[in-house]
Amino acid sequence: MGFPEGFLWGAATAAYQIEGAAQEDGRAASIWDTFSHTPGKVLNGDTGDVATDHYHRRQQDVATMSELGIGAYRFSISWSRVLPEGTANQKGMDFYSRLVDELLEHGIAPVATLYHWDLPQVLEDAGGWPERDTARRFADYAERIGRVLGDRVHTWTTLNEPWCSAFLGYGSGVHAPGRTDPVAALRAAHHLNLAHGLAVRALRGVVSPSAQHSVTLNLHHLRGEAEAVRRVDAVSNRVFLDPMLGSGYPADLLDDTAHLTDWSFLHDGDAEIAAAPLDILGVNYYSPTLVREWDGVSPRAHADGHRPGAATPFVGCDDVEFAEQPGPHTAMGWPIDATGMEELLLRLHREYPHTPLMITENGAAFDDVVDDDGRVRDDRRVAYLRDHIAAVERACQAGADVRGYFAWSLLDNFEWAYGYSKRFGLVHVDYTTGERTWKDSASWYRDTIARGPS
Ligand code: IFM
Repeated sequence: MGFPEGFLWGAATAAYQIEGAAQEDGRAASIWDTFSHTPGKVLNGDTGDVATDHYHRRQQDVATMSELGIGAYRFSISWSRVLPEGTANQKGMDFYSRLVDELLEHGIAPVATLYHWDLPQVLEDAGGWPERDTARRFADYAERIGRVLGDRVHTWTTLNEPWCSAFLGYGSGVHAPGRTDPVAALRAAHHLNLAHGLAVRALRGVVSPSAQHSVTLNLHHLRGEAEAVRRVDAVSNRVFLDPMLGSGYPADLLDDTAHLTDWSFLHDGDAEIAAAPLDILGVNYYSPTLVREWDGVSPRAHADGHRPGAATPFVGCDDVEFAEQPGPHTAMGWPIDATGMEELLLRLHREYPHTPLMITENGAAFDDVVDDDGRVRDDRRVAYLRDHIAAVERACQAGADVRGYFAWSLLDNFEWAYGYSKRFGLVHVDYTTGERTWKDSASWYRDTIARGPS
């Protein structure tokens, strides 16, 4: 086996996607509550009000994790549940405290993400991520939750996929808060980098010294015409990788976006803050992305199922579009190609050496159904997971320092702008009754963890 000793096998979720209980026990609204309640933003008018009802089914879900045999569970904390309007909410804190205790009782390491896209609405009303003060507020939140859970959490992750928060939230507007302002997107990206660094510093001051500190990025594994690849790489990957891993913003990114902004929101000392030392870089990988020069005439296609003709999330790349990729595809329309995973890990190993990696999300949506005999025969997900885990193993054998793999997702859940129409879970959720049903992929993952993949 090519996996190192102590490799962590896990599953991941996020607060807004699974918890529900949106108005319970003192939780305040986040930008996703507002966005999902705005007509036309989420498919079928779905909201996360109930989601998978994990808030009430926490113990059942932890028991499922235990049966799966996972060694770690990656979840996110809802900022607006624990600090609604900025003051601590004991009931919210207690929910996560109990979750962490139950995980530990089952021998599962808690991997806590502070921010998986659900900014408290009150902070968006004050300007959101384009405003510098939001970074300071994030560090305050990190310190407060660190004081509560810091003796028990194994790994802290500051942000999940800040690219989505900045560029889908403020650039293309397909995510909350739904703004379409390229300069606001760049400002948001910078303040997320700053928030990350401030939060790592704050956490290190209050949590157990043995805890690991990380961030999770959804890196675009780009293929296609060289100049298009370079431009998109700058504004989707290196805009976070370089400042967080210590080399500051790439010069080509500053050049490519100079017609939009002079970056005066970047202050002296910010680079040092964003580069707070990390123990792990979390990597989310689903599929590769193919880019090419845009002819400037035909409606421009965007990656990740973004509407053709919509504002581009790749600000500063006005002459780039996304090329259709050959199948097979998942239900998201994303091409299935595990070689991208291996190539991405090896690139990171080459270009950012000495940074241990962890696959914090990988998985696929398919149109799963519960058959009459109660089984969910999701053999395409089994094949997807098997091939991607094999790609991780090859990367390890080639020298990449990968410490763990988390399947996305433990449960079917609220898939953002797609609502409940896309199912990524190892476990099927009936959204009418809340009933959980293991898919074949869950049994396969359990057996694979038990046996050790080969
Ligand atoms: O569901 C999301 C998750 O919240 C972030 N990463 C990608 C997943 C699938 O789209």
